[in-house]
Amino acid sequence: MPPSEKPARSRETQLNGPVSVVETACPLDCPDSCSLAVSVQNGKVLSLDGSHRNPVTEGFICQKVRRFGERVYGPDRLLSPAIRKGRKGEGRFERVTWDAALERVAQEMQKASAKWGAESILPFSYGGSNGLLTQDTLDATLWRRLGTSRLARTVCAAPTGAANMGLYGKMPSVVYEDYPEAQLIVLWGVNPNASGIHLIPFVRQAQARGAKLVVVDPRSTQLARAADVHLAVKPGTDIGVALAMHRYLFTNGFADETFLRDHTRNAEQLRERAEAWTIERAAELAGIPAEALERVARMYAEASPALIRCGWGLERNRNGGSAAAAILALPAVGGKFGVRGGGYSMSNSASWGIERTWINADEPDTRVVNMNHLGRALLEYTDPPVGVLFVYNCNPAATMPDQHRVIEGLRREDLFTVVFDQVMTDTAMYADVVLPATTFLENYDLAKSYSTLHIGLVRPVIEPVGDSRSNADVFGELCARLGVLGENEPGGELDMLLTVLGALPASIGEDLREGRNPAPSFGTRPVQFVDVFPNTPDRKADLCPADLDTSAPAGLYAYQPDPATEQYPLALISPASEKTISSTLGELTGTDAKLHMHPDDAAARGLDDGDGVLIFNAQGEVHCTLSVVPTMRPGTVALAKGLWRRATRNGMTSNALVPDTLTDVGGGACFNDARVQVASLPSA
Ligand SMILES: Nc1nc2c(c(=O)[nH]1)N[C@H]1C(S)=C(S)[C@@H](COP(=O)(O)OP(=O)(O)OC[C@H]3O[C@@H](n4cnc5c(=O)[nH]c(N)nc54)[C@H](O)[C@@H]3O)O[C@H]1N2
Ligand SMILES: Nc1nc2c(c(=O)[nH]1)N[C@H]1C(S)=C(S)[C@@H](COP(=O)(O)OP(=O)(O)OC[C@H]3O[C@@H](n4cnc5c(=O)[nH]c(N)nc54)[C@H](O)[C@@H]3O)O[C@H]1N2
Ligand code: SF4
Ligand SMILES: [Mo]
Repeated sequence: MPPSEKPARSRETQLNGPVSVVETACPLDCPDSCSLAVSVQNGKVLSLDGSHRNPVTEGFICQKVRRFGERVYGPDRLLSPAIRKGRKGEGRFERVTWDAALERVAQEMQKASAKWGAESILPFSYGGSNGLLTQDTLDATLWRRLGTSRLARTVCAAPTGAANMGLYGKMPSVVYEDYPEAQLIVLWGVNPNASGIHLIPFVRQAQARGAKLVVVDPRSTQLARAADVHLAVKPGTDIGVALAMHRYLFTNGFADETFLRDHTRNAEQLRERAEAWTIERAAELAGIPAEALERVARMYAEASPALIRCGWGLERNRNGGSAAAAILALPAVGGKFGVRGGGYSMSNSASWGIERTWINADEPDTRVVNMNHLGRALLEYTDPPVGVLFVYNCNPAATMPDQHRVIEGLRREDLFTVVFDQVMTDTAMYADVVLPATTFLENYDLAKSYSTLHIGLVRPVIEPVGDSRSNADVFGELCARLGVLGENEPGGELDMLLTVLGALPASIGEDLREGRNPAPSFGTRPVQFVDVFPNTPDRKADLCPADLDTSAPAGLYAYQPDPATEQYPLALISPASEKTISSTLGELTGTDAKLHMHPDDAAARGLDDGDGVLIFNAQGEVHCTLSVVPTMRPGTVALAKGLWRRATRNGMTSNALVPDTLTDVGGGACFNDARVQVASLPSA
């Protein structure tokens, strides 16, 4: 019996009436896009489980989303629009009607436009939910037609995305289902045990069929412990490691010269730039044994099919774009394409080739604000200043770099802030107006997976909780109030859903309407350089794209030195945890976040497991509890990504220690370039 039917048999259920099980999909910012079976009773969500519609997620889901009901009905849920009463950050609000709230928002936007021009309005959003309707539908229409500042959505995947675009035009990559075909799998800066659990069975299956596993990660993750070789690199040194592998391939006769000639450009430049990276030099830089690196280079040279999964952990530092490009170039140089299970695997977000033709407005030529510079933008930009900040699908007070300055900016009395969210986030605490959003259990959406090639229909399982409304409905109404919606244009959720379905490549909409799983034209398991080719003008891979080369401060494939100093010698990283999706569900993670540290680093500082610690650098400090674990590499400490401010003793998270410097290419965030010292926390 499927687990979803279990609740129907409990005694309580019999007393309380029938349970229906509704099929839907998870649109959170997770690669997997599970299909879900949600049990509903008396109009309330009883439990969430997996369904079998998505053949890859096949009936199981993560613990986080199992707990999603605690968000839906939890004490942090926003139930009605509200206007600030107390000081910014105090969290005192007065409930108002939607009409009053939206009127106020519209007025403030008009006021700011009249005073400084519409560029003084900064819309601020990211992947809160990843569904096609959640973002870039009527919100985009509103911002474009008003001519607000534009946001560069660079907090995540900007460097890996730029590398993938530059080298391969974001060619579709190997999907989970083809991992078992590989003879060698390299998991590079990715931790599927937290960040994409449905990959695990496929990796295990490959191992059972004799595949070797290599993990490149500063931490000894669960899969690193199950690997044949674990390269516990220092954060930010992957560029050297990847170039040393290139050099090994070139100098030992393993480079596939025929493939390079027929299918690539600029291999010579890559070869030259790899020249200086001997195995010994790279191993020393990365703090790993040279023999281990040489073994990995040889394993990679000799294995076929060989598959590299390029994750996001390796991009979050000053060398992230060059590292991603060098990693992605390996299958070209090693001749690993053209066979099932060979090549590279990463975000397939662009693989469907969906153009958002439903945005009914041209992009204006207005100022672009890099979202990683939010603190700066709020505090320093003057021409025009940011007068209105409209936050949705995002929780920047918790998730953006340089948290102190972000919060200082949010405190500005002359800033008008709107936060549209499901719960009273750390950011919402600073809002002038909060607007309650529906969750994916209360609205329609289309969940597009970015690992496998699956799209699922998200449908309302329950009525909106409280007065919450969906993004498309609220932005549609704002468009109308501000006079930018044309007659007969879609103005809300349902007509937007129909518009999007109609605008998707024909078969997708049709398949979804008929209850089938849609598939791209090249199939759901493309083989690179057989079924799919680089989306470049000549269908060749560019191994040293000129635009990346000129935008990187020291040129593409250059190593920029570690920012550590004697004062702040420890690298602080903030990997995804299994308890939150970014900061979504962070309200449920408790108040005692742990800093992970290797026993040697703890001993050198006279620290013990369970001690209160002060993590600090010139930018700020975080007070929390120490957890001494052998799984960290010495010299690197970790505090989970996605924490809310309540999770630490002083209300600051790792982002208080993260600089707002940008990655070499793509303008990405350097979360893992935080360098810190840790000391015992003096007792109060
Ligand atoms: N449970 C859960 N799942 C998630 C998310 C979540 O927050 N929670 N977030 C989603 C999102 S938005 C994203 S972008 C993905 C991210 O998913 P992942 O790609 O897994 O990203 P991270 O967790 O940031 O980092 C992965 C690993 O990289 C390691 N790492 C850190 N620095 C370096 C480095 O310099 N080099 C190398 N080689 N490794 C390094 C970390 O120790 C970590 O184990 O996951 C998605 N899935
Ligand atoms: N220190 C550190 N910080 C990091 C990272 C790291 O590695 N280290 N990783 C970064 C990464 S990879 C990412 S992707 C970013 C993500 O950072 P954010 O973009 O801030 O993502 P979330 O924290 O998930 O916040 C999304 C918010 O959107 C809300 N939301 C969800 N659905 C809807 C909806 O339909 N409508 C509206 N109006 N709101 C909705 C959720 O309730 C949630 O509060 O965080 C980054 N922050
Ligand atoms: S967060 Fe990821 S693993 Fe969890 S239910 Fe959603 S898609 Fe599945
Ligand atoms: Mo992300």
